[in-house]
Amino acid sequence: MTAPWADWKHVLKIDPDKDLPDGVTYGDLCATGTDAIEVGGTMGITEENMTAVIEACAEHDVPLYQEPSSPDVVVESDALDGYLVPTVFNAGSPFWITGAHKEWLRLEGDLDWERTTMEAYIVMNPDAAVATYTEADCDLGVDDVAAYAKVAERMFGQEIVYVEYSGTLGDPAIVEGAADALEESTLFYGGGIHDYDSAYAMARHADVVVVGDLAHDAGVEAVRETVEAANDA
Ligand code: 1GP
Repeated sequence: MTAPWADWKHVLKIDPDKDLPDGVTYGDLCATGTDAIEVGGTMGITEENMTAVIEACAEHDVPLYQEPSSPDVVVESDALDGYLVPTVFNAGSPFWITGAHKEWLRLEGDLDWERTTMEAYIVMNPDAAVATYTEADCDLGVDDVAAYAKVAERMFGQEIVYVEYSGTLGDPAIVEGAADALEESTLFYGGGIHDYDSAYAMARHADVVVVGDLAHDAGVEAVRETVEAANDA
């Protein structure tokens, strides 16, 4: 069976710690044509605010995934299609590579493996909270990122490789390098996508573009444009 993300072009990431623009509902965002909703964020995440967003999105007909940033915010819900669990390949602290995951398994004993998939993050924006938090080494060139992508796919069997520029638009050459390095893994790109052109530029190389802040800052029409671009590229 092929993985669902093999057919995705666009993911909308909703941060439970951020408000929606006036008049915009979760239902509106679910109806933008995005291929999936990922509920996740780095700061201010709790099981309560995660649950509220998951419940609001569950009423709508779009694949729904949780991206837990730490074991204590995991929501067990039948409404979820699955869990996309980050591991940060260029983290400075091993806690964000395997340590948090070890704690999760130690506490839980086992997971719902059928619905659990890892995302191999390469964090590229040193000013992003996720970079500070994970002490990521963002001083990476195209060859470094391509090598990390190969390590993720070939050595660690990762289905999803995620080039993450959260908060700023990345360098398309880096994304292209990661795309060229991969044969089977699905390449996600996220960071700074704010209109048709920025979505198109990244979707030319990445299999899936992830749009985050735009949903909170600009709203439905702007998100729809990025969906259109992801499908055109
Ligand atoms: C964040 O990659 C996503 O994890 C999207 O980034 O919020 O900058 O769109 P933005």
